[in-house]
Amino acid sequence: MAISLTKGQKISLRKSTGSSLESFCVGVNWGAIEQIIRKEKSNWFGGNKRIVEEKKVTNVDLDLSCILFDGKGDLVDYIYSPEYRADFLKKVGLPEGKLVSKDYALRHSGDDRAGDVGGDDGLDNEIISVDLKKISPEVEQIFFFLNNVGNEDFAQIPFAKIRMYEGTPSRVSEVNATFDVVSDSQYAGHKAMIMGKLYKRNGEWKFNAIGVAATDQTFAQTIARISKDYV
Ligand SMILES: [Ca+2]
Ligand SMILES: [Ca+2]
Repeated sequence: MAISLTKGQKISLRKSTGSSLESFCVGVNWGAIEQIIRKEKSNWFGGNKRIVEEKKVTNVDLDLSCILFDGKGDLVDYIYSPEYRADFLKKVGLPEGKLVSKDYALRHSGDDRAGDVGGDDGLDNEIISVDLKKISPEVEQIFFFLNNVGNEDFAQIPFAKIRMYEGTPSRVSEVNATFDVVSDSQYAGHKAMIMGKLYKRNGEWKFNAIGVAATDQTFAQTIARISKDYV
């Protein structure tokens, strides 16, 4: 049976057959901003004015990241873009970015810095895949979050959806939660959102679809917010 989570809902990652789910993904699909610019052009002699249309593409760099905490609430691992500049990371006291967790259980597909051009291609631009069997025993909570590196707030992007699904990046078997951060007005005016939390309760993994917008300007602020308010 398909379960569709709404904001704040929780599910147990256990299949109807009773077996535990072993792999799931958080993926985000979005588009670059494409505008048609109309310009009036005339010929060399100033006559025969005509309208020329030009397409202007503005790349949108959304970043999907995650941070992992142990039972004491200490941050023990992370995945975020290796493209973040060293001087910025040093200033905010964070280590260099990486795409794989220490236990190899979580993998990021790589930093997409543009978004789809020419319309929605239907594929997630950034994906974090999770192999629950491989997660280090000390890890008890994993938070997934989304930030826009650029200046646009979510409502200014043509489309952007973040979802959690069972399966692998190449095989989506069941989508459990989707947040439309462009159309849903609660995300307008924001550049960050906390998507959800994977957490262990009595040895079993569960997922909480948090889905809240955050006022953060950078991913470092979102990490600080999660550490302070959500762990
Ligand atoms: Ca990105
Ligand atoms: Ca896409």
